[in-house]
Amino acid sequence: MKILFATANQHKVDEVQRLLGDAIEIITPAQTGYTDDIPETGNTLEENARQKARHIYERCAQPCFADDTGLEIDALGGAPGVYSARYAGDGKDSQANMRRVLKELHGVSHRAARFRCVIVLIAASREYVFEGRVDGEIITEERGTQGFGYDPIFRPEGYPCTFAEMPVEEKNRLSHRGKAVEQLVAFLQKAEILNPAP
Ligand code: ITT
Repeated sequence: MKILFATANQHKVDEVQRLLGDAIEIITPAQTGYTDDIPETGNTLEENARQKARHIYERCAQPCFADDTGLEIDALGGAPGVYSARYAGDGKDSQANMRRVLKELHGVSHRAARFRCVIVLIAASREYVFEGRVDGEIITEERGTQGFGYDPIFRPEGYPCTFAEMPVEEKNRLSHRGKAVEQLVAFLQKAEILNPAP
């Protein structure tokens, strides 16, 4: 069973492939020969996930999903949110993004934040939406080398360490993406979309 993941982010592919197990194999747009940027110009995570999934579905015509993720920080009015990838500029530079967040939160004691992940699946021209979130806080310095993006500065609620200090299996158990993918998997198993009955 194969499914296209409309992403250019290999870290996401690695996390999601672990969650899907051996029964479902992810193919990336790059593996089908698509190497252009996938547009994401929406104003919400759902709009972006839909746009990315549609863009690839229209070109490849096979079951496809996309993930759009945002880090929402209360003290910054929900920023960077849907602009998380380019918070410090078009370079999508995670180090620069984290530096900007830490600078903006300098001296701020209320540091509550959450990751939200929206997945849109398109199969047989129908669209399905799944969402996961995890609450936590932004710590005052980077810690850990696992994971990607904002993981070194995000500590999930109830845990002493950041996502970047956890093995990927543990992050997947509690993360925004882990929760969204759990629903995706349950749906795929039930709906038999990828493997219709004869
Ligand atoms: P695609 O759109 O190609 O899937 P992207 O990296 O642009 O990849 P997003 O727009 O969803 O993906 O990402 C928003 C930003 O949030 C980006 O800077 C990511 O590095 C970061 N991010 C996404 N998921 C994350 C996670 O699980 N942990 C930490 N940071 C994450």
